Amino acid sequence: MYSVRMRAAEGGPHEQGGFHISGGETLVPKALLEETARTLIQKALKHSRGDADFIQLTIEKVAEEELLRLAPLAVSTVAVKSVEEGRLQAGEYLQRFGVSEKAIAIGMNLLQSSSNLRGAVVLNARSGERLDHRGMRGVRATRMGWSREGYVRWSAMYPELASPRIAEALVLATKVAHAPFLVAELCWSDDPEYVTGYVSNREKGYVRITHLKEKGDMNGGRIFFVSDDSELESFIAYLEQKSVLLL
Ligand code: WAQ
Ligand code: MG
Ligand code: MG
Ligand code: MG
Repeated sequence: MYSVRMRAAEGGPHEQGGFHISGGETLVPKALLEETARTLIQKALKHSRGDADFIQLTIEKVAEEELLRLAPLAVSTVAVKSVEEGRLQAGEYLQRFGVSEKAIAIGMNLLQSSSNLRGAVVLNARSGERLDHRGMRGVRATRMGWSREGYVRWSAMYPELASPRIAEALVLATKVAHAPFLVAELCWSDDPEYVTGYVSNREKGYVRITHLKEKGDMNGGRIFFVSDDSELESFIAYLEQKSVLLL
């Protein structure tokens, strides 16, 4: 298998101040490499956040025996009528998952004021303290994807969910939910037209919430809430290096 990842920015590379447009990662067999590269380049070029002038594509071989195979998290959807109701619901779920009110407030404030975040922010689930020191780069989960059989089976069972965006987010949330020290994840997109987000963890699965921001808003991102006893280095090493294939 090969890990393929893309990041795109406008106004130069991210590290030189470019505005984040799009990112993506997947794990595919050799036979699908070229098709996958084309899809990721199209994703970068046809993006609602802007006109990318920097696109980086990275391809790395992954040893078959290093793959961790996981079943996708169970998906549920909570329909809400407004952003206020959506964020209230997200907060209630996160509290049930073990995140403190204070950490939830800090996480939501970060997402609603971040328009150029490329990865996730890691917060202590009790104190809300930010644990990674990566600024707008954040921590990116990589080396993950659907097995072909897994995707065929899942999309036949849940045809109403089978969009590339949801399938991609479910891979990420499933990998993240199995990370050591992970308590819960909160996500909404930074794409202006996409307002559905989710909260997730290993026990309760992937809970979609239909409105977590207003249309037109370019703020968004991901928060990984972790436990008090977290060893940050092994948490990040799992996210960046462990290869995960969904079954
Ligand atoms: N690792 C960590 N953080 C990431 C990654 C990654 N691999 N990819 C994206 N992010 C962060 C980054 O800050 C992005 O700006 C932010 O998440 C949003 O990414 O209906 O489309 O790809 O069930 O815009 C979720 C709901 C959609 C789907 C999420 O996010 C549904 C989405 P986007
Ligand atoms: Mg993106
Ligand atoms: Mg994405
Ligand atoms: Mg985006």
